[in-house]
Amino acid sequence: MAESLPRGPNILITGTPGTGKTTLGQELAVRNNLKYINIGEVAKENDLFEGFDEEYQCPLMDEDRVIDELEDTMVEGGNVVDYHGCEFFPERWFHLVIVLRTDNSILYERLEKRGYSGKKLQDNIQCEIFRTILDEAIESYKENIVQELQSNTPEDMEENLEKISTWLNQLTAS
Ligand code: DAT
Repeated sequence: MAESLPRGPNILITGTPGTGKTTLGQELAVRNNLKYINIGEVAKENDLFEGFDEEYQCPLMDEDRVIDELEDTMVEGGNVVDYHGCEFFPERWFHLVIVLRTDNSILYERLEKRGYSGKKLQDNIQCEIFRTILDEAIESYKENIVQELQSNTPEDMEENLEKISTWLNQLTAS
């Protein structure tokens, strides 16, 4: 089957858990009349899991079935996708890949507040220190569509919303 290209812009918001993907993604969708899609929720709602991760004691997402589930919506375009990873999506889906970054001490507090502790907390902080998701994004997409944005304060979020909206307008105009 031929792979279809999206008919409108799609944005991926990625980054370590706690960097603010959901907060930013939902607001971005509201302001720009886009559809907000949380990959974790899609997997849960459609029961798209395969096996169990013993290390983290959580079900493993079936990435291929998640892609099949979303293909038509993504080809339609006009989506903001929120996920803490980016390499398994088809590259053709996205016109803009935003990688949110947060200072370690701020991220630590956010994740503790969320109830993370021990290995889970440490692993996520390390993921941010080693800029794992940024490198994953740069390896998976053309560098000129990957944008790294700081997400430490509400002011950062407001600035990020404005920047992304501007980029989005440029995409729809071209
Ligand atoms: P994620 O979806 O990446 O896991 P989130 O949107 O749930 O992150 O945000 C985690 C917490 O941090 C939540 O309490 C909201 C807060 N937060 C997000 N972005 C922020 C920002 N730019 N400034 C201050 N707090 C922020």
